[in-house]
Amino acid sequence: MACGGGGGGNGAGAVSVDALRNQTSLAKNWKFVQDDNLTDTQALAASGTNWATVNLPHTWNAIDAATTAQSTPTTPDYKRGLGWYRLEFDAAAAAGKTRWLQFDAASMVADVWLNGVKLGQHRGAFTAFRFDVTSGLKAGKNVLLVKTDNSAAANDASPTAIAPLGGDFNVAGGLYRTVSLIETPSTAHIALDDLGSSGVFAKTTSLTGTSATVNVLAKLKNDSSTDGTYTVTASLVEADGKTLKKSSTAQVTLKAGQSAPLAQDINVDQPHLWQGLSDPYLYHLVVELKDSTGAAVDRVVQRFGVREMRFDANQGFFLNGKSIPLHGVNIHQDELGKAWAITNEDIDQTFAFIKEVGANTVRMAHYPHSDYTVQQADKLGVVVWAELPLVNATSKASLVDPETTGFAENARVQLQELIRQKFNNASIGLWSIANEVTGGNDARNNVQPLLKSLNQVAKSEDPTRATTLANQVTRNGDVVLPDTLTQTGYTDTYGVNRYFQWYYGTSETQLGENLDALHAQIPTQPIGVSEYGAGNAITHHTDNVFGGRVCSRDTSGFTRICYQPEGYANYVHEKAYNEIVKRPYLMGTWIWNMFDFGSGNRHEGDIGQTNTKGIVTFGRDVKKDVFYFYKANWTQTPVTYITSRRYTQRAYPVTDIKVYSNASSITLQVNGQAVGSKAAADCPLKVCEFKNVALQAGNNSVVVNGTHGSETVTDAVSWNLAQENATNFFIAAGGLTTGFLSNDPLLGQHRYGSDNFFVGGELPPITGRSSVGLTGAVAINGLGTTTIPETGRVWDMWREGNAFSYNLPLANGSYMVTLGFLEPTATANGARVFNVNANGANQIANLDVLQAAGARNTAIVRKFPVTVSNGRLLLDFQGVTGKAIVSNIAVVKQ
Ligand code: GCB
Repeated sequence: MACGGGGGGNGAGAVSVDALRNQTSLAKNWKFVQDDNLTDTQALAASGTNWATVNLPHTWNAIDAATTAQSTPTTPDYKRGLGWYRLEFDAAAAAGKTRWLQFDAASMVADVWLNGVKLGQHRGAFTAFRFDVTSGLKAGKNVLLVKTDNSAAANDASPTAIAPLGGDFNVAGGLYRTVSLIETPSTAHIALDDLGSSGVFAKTTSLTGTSATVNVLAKLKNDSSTDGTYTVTASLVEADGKTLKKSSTAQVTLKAGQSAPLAQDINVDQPHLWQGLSDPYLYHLVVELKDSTGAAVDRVVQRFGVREMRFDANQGFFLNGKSIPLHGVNIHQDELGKAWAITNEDIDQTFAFIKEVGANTVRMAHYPHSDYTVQQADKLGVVVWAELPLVNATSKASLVDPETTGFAENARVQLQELIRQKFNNASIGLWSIANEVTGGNDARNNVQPLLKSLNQVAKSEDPTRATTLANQVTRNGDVVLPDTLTQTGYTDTYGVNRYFQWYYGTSETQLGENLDALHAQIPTQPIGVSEYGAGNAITHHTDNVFGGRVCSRDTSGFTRICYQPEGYANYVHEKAYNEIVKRPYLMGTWIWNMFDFGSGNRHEGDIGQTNTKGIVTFGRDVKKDVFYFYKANWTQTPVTYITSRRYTQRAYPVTDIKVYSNASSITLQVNGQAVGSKAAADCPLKVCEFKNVALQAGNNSVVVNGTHGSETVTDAVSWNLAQENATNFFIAAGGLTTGFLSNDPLLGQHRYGSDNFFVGGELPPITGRSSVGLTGAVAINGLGTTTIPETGRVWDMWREGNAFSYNLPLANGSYMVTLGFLEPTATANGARVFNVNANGANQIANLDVLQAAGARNTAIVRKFPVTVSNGRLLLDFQGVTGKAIVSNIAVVKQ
């Protein structure tokens, strides 16, 4: 039936890229109330005059679901419940036209009434939906009422017992995208009733060096009472919106009241391909429906990229036949103080960050993001992982088959909506059907049959794209076990969320080893790292990432500081990325996360209710150090950046200085003196390190110049070293964070540094990454108590071992050494007895802290003078019975 037509370069002729439909925004002047007790009947009767006036996008959770305020760590504080929206709007008479109400999203479940008549219900927080209001709209005033429900499902019968049932993110409620009224000129139209889709489904079915075939399926609907013959013209118009590239026209007979699909091929010579970041070329795809008189009765216009994507198990990702290692970021859809009610400008800003860092792929976690978001990915040229919100759980109760509750069916519909609504977006490379659903008893909840059925849905909706899912690590403590879900039949590709050196694992190479084992286990299935990262508090710093334990999240209820120094996050990323770049078989890798995001039951780092793994802060105001690590690696933009720059009140007179730079060479000056230089070859993965750089008392000006071709990029910071820290050492043994003022009843007020200058020894044992060290009150022998974390920060951690030492660089002279001890674990006198030597001479013999203090968790100090004559003080701790231990060290010039 298709009769190819049109031609290249002669002007679009009759093909217009202008909208033919009338789309009226209904974003303004809604009346809103959040009220869990209002009934449908009461709401229908309400005039809304007492309700607040709001504009869309709107959520009642803008503040409480997107805040960094500290709050109860276990209970999300944001309000989940019912939000009512009422809009009065005028409509004109529109005989012979078709009119549909479009909701771009409503969270999570929406019931909609027009003029008191129920239009229907939509269950799913992220996808668009429509209602036919051709007959329901009145000429003159109309009243639209929407009930949105984001209640946390109480049980499997709850209306909101749909995906997502779980997840480390907040589920804001309301009309957080927008609402509009679509009017087509006639009763025949390109389908508006197809799960919120455009009714047009285009795909590149063949691509050679010089030509491409684009298959365009249009779903058509004749809502009139008479049969009719129509023509459908599918065209590609160049990016200029004027020049027709190629059209194809076909005729179709649409019976009264019926739908019909019509597929046709557009054969394109010399297609201008969508080439990712380097050339994200987008045609206008125009599908026009004309009636038998030749009048255009409907037209759908979208951007479309001609491209072919492929994932290979051994070679990773290919775009148009060319290998492109995919490296990128995850994003959520919330912003500080706005939650999900973000604007297109906010999304533009998000993409400005993504562009700046140089990502070439984005995982839109953990649910369908807005059309506008995906359109920006199309335009920037980043490859998108799009995802169904099936996160963590498939039922509220255990041992429940999600097929019996409606959960599974709803998940399949949400997946169909996602795929149909985003089918034509060039950027989408992967349909993800789930995130981390194999934990707990989900295997017995029949999650595996559900995953198989979802994969089938995805493949039948869109055979051209690969499917995937993201799975968590299977492990026993730090021991990683073989992955589940790796047998064929689940998804084409397989993503793993991996947090070595954060939630588990202790080695820098474990990520790589784990990936290799997985690759060997499933050699024919492409695998990628769907998440990796580390919490990152921009006010926490460290002098030594090996000095103490990081806190992955706090579950103690604010009785400890949850240490997440920026320098530690830098270290995790550097090491993870080092493993990633060595593995070209990876189909893609995605940092968790581009931005800090709202997660109501978290307390970690220096903020509350927020997941701190962003490489940019929640408020988009600070690009954390690690942002520049990736920017230096991923872009050609000159980057010369001093890390740990926010560690301005320094603890030690010597420091390592790390610079992220893609310069050909850099030089370091401190206080005007040249300290050293590095060539690019000295900076693996763009990490340049200057070891043991001396700082002086007062302000230190640290300046790095990077030579980038003819351009010099200068970065400068100013770090302060208090006089007493310039000559003395105050070390919090076993502590990861540095530069904090401790005011201790026993030790006085000093600025302490993280554990550093040690050789050997061990950190407190891990009983879970969130419960390391002491909390609460520490008794001070004879001086009452000190409370962790308020005043007792130097007592919550320790270093212990059969033999360990501290090697301190000191000016020659006389010093007083003060060592702080407490016994955290031993229960019997004599269980731990040890010696301390200074520069080879014994100073403390056979110390039994428990016996000396009289009780566990009770602080004591021992002091002794030393003379330094060779520029170093060596403190040796040697176990006599059990391990030696120390909580803090002060070495003060006399
Ligand atoms: C994950 C989840 C993600 C969490 C992340 C984290 O594996 O998929 O939703 O936010 O870990 O930070 O723990």
